[in-house]
Parts: sequence; C-alpha cells; structure tokens
Amino acid sequence: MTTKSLILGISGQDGSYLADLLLEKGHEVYGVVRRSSSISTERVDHLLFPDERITLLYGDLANGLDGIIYDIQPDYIYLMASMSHVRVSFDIPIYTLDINAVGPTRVFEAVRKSSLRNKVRIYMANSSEQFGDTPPVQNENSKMNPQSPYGVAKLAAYHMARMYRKAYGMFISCGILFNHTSPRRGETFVTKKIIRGAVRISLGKQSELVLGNLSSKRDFGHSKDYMKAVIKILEHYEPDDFVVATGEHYSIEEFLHKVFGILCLNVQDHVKFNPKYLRPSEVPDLMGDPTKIKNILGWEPEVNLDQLISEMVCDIRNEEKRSEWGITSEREIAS
Ligand code: F7E
Repeated sequence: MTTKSLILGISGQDGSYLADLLLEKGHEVYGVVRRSSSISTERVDHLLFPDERITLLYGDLANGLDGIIYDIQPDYIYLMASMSHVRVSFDIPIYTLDINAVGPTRVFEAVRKSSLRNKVRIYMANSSEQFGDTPPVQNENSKMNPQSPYGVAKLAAYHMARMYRKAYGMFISCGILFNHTSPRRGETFVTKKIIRGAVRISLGKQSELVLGNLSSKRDFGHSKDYMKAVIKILEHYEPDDFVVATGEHYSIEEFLHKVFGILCLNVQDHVKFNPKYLRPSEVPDLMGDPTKIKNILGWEPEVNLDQLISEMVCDIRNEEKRSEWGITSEREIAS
C-alpha cells in the first residue's frame, strides 16, 4: 500500500521541497493551502502542471482540519504551516499564538479523538527561535528563552507536542530547525532580501538596499537539506526531538559582504539602515549543535553557505533577466 503523506503548508518553501522529496520516495502526497485571492501555489506549480502529482485542498489551522484528516486518513502528517515571520509576530501576537500554538494543538486533538491516534505519525516544525537569548551552541537540552511572540508560540507548540506524546502515546516528533533558506525563500526574510537587492543593484534595477540589525548571528542551512532531515526524523522507529543545524554561524553583516563580494559590489555604496526593520527584542546569536541527529539518524548538511548563496544568486539573476525580457511567469493560471 502507498504511504499517504499530508503536508499542512505545502505552498511554503519547506512544504514544497518536502513534497518533491516525498514524491521521489513514492508517497501519495496531499497538501493543504490557505485560500487567498491571489494565487499562492508557485512553489508547487511544477507538481500541478501539466499533470497533477499532488492533491491540493483548502484549509486553515485557524479552524482546525479535522474533516481533511478524517477523509484522507494519512499515514504521516507534516505540520509545516505557520505565521513564519518573526518581526511581524510582534505586530500580530494573538494571531501568531493562534496559528503557531493553538493551530498544531487543533491537529493533535483531531488525531487524539480519532481512530488514527495510534497509527498516524506527526511531524511538528519547531524553530531555533525557541532558544531566544540562550548563548550558543544550542542543542536539544539548552534552555529555551524565546524573545518574540513567534518564539513563544513555537515553544508552546513544542511543549504541547511532547505532552501529547507522553500523555497519549501519540507518535509526534519535533524538528528544531535553525534558519534555512533557498531560492524558494519568501522575499521578506533577510537572506532573500539581501540577495534579491544585490542582484537588482548589479543589474542597475535599484540603487539601495535598506536593512535593520546587521550584528545578529544565524546558522544558515539549505531548506532542501533540512527537509531530508525532516523525513528521517519521522521515519525513525520512535518519536523524538532533534536540532537541525549546520554548526556554523555568521552575522548578517558577514552574509551581506559575502553576497556583495560575489557580485563585485561595495556594501558602503548601497546599504542603508532603517530602524523599522528592528525588532522590539532580538535573538542575538544562534548556532545549533547537530550531533544528536548526526549520531542517531546519520543526517548531515550537504550544502555549505557559499554554495547556498551561489545557488540563490544564480536563480534570482535568471529570474530578474526573464522579467527584463518580459517573461513574468512561466506558469499557467489556475482557475
Ligand atoms: O531575520 C535581521 C533580523 O527575518 C534574520 C524564520 O524562518 O528563521 C527565520 O527567522 C536576522 C534577524 O529570519 C533585516 O533582525 C536585518 O536578526 O530573515 P529573518 P529569522 O528571524 O532568523 C527561524 C529559524 C524561523 O523559524 C523563522 O520562521 O536578520 N535583519 N535586517 C533583518 N531581517 C529581515 N527580515 N529584514 C531586514 O531587513
């Protein structure tokens, strides 16, 4: 029998790579997307056109997904959907808590109350933001002291996942993923914003790049690498929690210099500061220790930061060139 995988948040960076990888493994893939007036499925269009290799369904963690879960009867559920922007979480803390903490709990409850309770495996997407201002290196046993509504909500969901695992014997595993990026990264995260800005400056399409705090440090990996880790986490014979990281950290300023260096641009000539990008409280330094996942699951990152930046620069440059030639999109318009 084919394995049925249900990805909540399939249209995001992580959900879309996960769908690619699960299809390669022969899974039957179902994905939930939030309904919006603009089309938001670009990252999975290659799996929809010309032939539909995945089944898309509308749903929202705000309302619970009981009907979808009971209809599909999945073997695996991947909880990738969230309000993922840390700075924005300060503007909408209550919504963030509802989607990122109550949302997963709605899924755990739906499963607990059903016959799937002892059958389905659930992956909970947790975040290094949970460590907050705890100094590096952070591992599974480090103190969690989140500094944002986003981090607090992810930590609440983490505790809920562990509570459901212990109290009800449910198979729920948590991946504590450090910052990860790729060509599919959303435009408002700093890695994509810097690379898009630098490429456009190099092509003469813009002159300035406006950023906030450059001193914070992050541990950057490739989303596709991290989704390979996620698959291993859920295939493990028992539910557990794993840090997924590279074990290296760079400041945003160092990242910026790497990107500008590749494009032969001078940071001082183009980069401006605007306090609107600062957060009321910042996470200063994240660097994960991936020893546990390496020893137990044999996972290690395959792509280093320089390769990751090169891939993103190349992809964005091609995209910018295509739009110069008037090819704005290669996709068909879904009805
Ligand atoms: O910020 C600084 C900013 O928004 C990184 C999410 O995927 O990873 C991500 O969260 C750093 C921060 O990502 C700008 O202050 C400077 O120190 O790209 P970011 P994040 O906050 O690390 C974790 C693991 C997640 O779970 C999250 O979902 O960059 N920074 N100037 C800026 N950040 C942004 N966004 N924009 C700026 O202009």
